[in-house]
Amino acid sequence: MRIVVLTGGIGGARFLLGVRAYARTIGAEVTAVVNVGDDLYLHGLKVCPDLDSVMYTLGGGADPERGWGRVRESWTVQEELAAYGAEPTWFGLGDRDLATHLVRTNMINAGYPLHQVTAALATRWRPDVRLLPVTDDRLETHAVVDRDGGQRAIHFQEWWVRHRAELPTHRFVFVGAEDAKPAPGVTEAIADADLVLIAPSNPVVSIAPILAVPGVRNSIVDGTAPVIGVSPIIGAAPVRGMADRCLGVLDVECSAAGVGGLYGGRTHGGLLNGWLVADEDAGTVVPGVTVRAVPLRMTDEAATTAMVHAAVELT
Ligand code: GDP
Ligand code: FO1
Ligand code: CA
Repeated sequence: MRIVVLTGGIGGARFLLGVRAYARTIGAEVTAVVNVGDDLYLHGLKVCPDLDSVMYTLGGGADPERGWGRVRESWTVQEELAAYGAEPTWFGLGDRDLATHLVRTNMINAGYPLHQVTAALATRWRPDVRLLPVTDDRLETHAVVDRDGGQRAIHFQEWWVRHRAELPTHRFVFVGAEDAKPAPGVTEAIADADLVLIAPSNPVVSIAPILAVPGVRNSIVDGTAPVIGVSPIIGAAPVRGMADRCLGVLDVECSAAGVGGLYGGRTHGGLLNGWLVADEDAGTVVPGVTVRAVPLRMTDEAATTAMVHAAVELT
């Protein structure tokens, strides 16, 4: 069996722990197609937060409380940069994490495409899941906000980390998406898949940028694999993060029904065959989609693996 998972960072990484555990029991292959819209250059270094969250989590090196960055991290370089007044000071790069960005940036500068760089980094972390950036090309999520009396586009990280998603926001733009090509292997993995899972990731700034790469959405819709999504919203709120703010920008209700409707039923021009919602959200209806309510809190690997079983049973 071949399973493809569309994923962002922290929520998707935790979900992948369950997908990997399930896959090991049946000998399935897992490919994670990872968002790159959060990526940015800082101090000359290429930082890929969602790829790193997935790689560190599956490799056992992630900080469990923060969810992003390395466990047992130190911040000496950060303090030294601040002492120089080197901007931006609002984005934290830990010392251990910096090594990843140094290796990645050197390889990018030497001409290696991001998917090869990711594979090289993964030889250390052995995630036992194939990690594919959705594209090798530059694709950045920007938020169009009110600032200085006009509308300005700022990078997603500035919108979230610096301004905590609190600026009046008009829309999100996936800069570069139109000209981006799927990384080698992405549409092939989707076409060959027996099951496509949409992780309980942020639908607006993690999954939408993946689908914005020309060819990706069509390969899913035209493929033979059933598509099962997992709701990141329980009750009327995300479990963590800023999905409520992001959905508000799109005027989509922050609920399992709202996100399910945003993805849409496959028979109605959307993506989903099945939609897994939390127990609390039993009774959720998405036109044309089989909806099932199960416990949806990824408290540990066993609970997450049970979610994956439920997703598979929806096919
Ligand atoms: P990010 O890229 O680091 O923001 O991570 P993702 O986009 O992959 O995932 C973020 C989403 O994960 C948030 O909207 C959360 O609501 C969701 N999430 C986090 N923990 C859980 C959980 O235990 N259960 C469910 N259903 N969703 C979760
Ligand atoms: N999130 C923060 O809230 N503050 C930070 O200083 C920060 C630094 C950071 C460094 C590397 C990395 O991979 C992720 C980092 N994040 C930080 C998380 C990141 O901003 C977001 O959570 C994700 O991009 C959302 O998907
Ligand atoms: Ca993300």
